[in-house]
Amino acid sequence: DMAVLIEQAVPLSEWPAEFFQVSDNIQRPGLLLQQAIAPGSGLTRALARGLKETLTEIEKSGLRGRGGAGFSTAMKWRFCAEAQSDRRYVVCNADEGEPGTFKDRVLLNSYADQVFEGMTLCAALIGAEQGYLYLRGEYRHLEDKLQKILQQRRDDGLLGQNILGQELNFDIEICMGAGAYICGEESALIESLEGKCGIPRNRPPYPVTQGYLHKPTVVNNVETFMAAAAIAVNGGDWFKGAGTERSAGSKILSISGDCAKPGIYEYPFGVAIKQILSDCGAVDVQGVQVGGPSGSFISDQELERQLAFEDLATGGSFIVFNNSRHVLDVVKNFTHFFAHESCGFCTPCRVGTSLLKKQLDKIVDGHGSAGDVAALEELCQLVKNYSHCGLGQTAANPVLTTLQRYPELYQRQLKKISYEPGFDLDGALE
Ligand code: L3W
Ligand code: SF4
Repeated sequence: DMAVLIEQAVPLSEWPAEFFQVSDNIQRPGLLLQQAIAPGSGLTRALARGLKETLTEIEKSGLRGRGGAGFSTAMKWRFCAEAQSDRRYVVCNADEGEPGTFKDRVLLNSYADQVFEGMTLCAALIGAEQGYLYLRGEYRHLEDKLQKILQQRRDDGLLGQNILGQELNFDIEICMGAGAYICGEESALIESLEGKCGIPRNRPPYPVTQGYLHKPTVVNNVETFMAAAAIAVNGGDWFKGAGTERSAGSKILSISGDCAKPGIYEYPFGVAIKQILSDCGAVDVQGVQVGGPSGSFISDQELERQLAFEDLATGGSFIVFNNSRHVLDVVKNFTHFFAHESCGFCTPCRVGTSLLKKQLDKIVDGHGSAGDVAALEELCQLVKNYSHCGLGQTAANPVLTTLQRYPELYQRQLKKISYEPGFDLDGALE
């Protein structure tokens, strides 16, 4: 088994093939997952329609970034195209590291050609000649397969010089991450691509004006490029036909936790959490974590709420917890995760997340007194308000949101101290 392979240090190249056969387990395919577009069809349509018109089409589609934050894709591409520079870059963020998120692995396992098509489309629209797929270190098993798909595209005239016989030159290189969660933050990712430590930059300037090698760069999630390629083929109205007013199209979710059918699901935006829970066979639900540790914990009283940027935004993580789970165990797990993944660059996060972990453990393990809860909250505010990047700014969210919503859970863990009447403290000390 895995433990034996690691213990005996068998080189990766000699591991049995079954270890690298990823089960995709796609449930409920929708707009994007039902059928991949044919290789080259997005580019062909874009060239026939006109590049400017295709960007307008993407604008019309309402596509927003699928990494979680939901910035307008057309606007990002336009900003990059309009930035003054001799060179531009396209980067696909495949450093999927959010706990509970695994949809990009599935997309790259089964729809990689369409992702590369989306990147090439972006390159054509913004005028870039080089692209990078920044792949999570733990997804190394996908690398050979992805290289073959890239080679196939070169052989078919869809990458390299004079793509589809046009004055269009673009190629994609795969760059492996090395296991740091912070490199999923776009500016840390860019630093890492440049061969440096993955420390987040100050933003602004955003990558669209100063990204890779300080040149204008588009960084988008795997799913965003995939959707853009489909929009080039099917048009903006097709995409906008699904979803809500401010959240067009569909979202691909990674569903895991206490449910009978975990896997990858695709839903039009606007779907109720209740519906998703029923489809994945979740019973006796205590709550759902939507959007990873920095996202929201939705209790069983809020299951009518919707998946959409106007209500619950998510990069794709959807973790179900049934009534056998203790909320504070989950909070503890997430808090330990952030302390471990803090990149160490700034003190409020490097020291703060470790203190947060210690203080939380003290309380959860039954050694805390009332003052410790107040100190915990104060620490949360400090980490949140003084950290340099999004990791630190959201690391306290699991503690803060549960402190607000379930204060009794913390109170119940406190050390029971009782004073007997007439007890002489001074005398006891002597
Ligand atoms: C030009 C401006 N560009 C913003 C760009 C910016 C970035 C995008 C979003 O991600 C999310 C969070 C979690 N001119 C711009 C501009 N941009 N203003 O738009 O930017 P921003 O700053 O809103 O968000 P962000 O910090 O890039 C935060 C999610 O990421 N998250 C983790 C996700 C993990 C995965 C994974 O493992 N696959 O997705 C953790 O917090 O949902 O919403 O490109 O440059 N004026
Ligand atoms: Fe690094 Fe944390 Fe500071 Fe971000 S907030 S720069 S992850 S130490």
